[in-house]
Amino acid sequence: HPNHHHQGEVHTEDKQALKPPPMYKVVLHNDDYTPMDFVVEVLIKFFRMDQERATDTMLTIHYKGRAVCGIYSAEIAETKVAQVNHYSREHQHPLLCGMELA
Ligand code: TYC
Repeated sequence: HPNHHHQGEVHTEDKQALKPPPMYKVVLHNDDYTPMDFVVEVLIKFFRMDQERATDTMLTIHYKGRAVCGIYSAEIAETKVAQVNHYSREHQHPLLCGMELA
């Protein structure tokens, strides 16, 4: 049986089953129009940052163009991206959130 151990060996099918899921970086991108305070609010609301870390992260995006805001499984990352982009559009800001393989 594929799930039986033989002298300490773990069969490849077992390793497959135990392999960790792929993880995704969720990224915020800079733009010229979104207010700094709104970005800080988004980082607190959707990425569970405190005020100081959110401010540092917002400034990193502002000066360097982007920052990784969190690393999540595919399902959680997709949900963050959709929620942040929906919230930004709802408030009529062009703020862009994306995801990429970690
Ligand atoms: N560059 C924006 C401004 O000067 C601020 C900003 C920061 C926008 C981070 C987007 O992800 C962003 N108002």
